[in-house]
Amino acid sequence: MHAHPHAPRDPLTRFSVSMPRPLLQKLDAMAKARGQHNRSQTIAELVRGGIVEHETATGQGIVVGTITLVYDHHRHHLQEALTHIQHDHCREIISTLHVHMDHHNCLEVLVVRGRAENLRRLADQLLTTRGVKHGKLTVTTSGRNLV
Ligand code: NI
Repeated sequence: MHAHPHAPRDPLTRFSVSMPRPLLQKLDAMAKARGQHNRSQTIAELVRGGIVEHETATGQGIVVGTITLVYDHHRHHLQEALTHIQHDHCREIISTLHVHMDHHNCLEVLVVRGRAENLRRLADQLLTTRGVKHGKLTVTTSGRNLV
């Protein structure tokens, strides 16, 4: 069962925010591009994102996420190196997806679960392996504590 991320009857508090005008213009442009017409909703969404990031980066709890990697499988020993790192973290890696994107490039997505600092360390090891072209760790939460 999924908890609704924000209960409709949560009371709203009005407060005023100051920011540089160009930043506000960019915020409005982004909201428009996303189809959001309510500035308060847009700001609340950004605040939630920041809080998730902060809590997952600093908390001691177990978090879930994904690590995305793009690399050239022709590069000598790269695939073995990445596999070796992953086997060292087999308890944190729940599932992996490998897609052969074109003749050279592979996309790998790892679904991970564990303490945030361990996931960060695993991601750093993978992303700094020579030959990895791009990659990203995305950490999320169950949503239970979000308002
Ligand atoms: Ni491949």
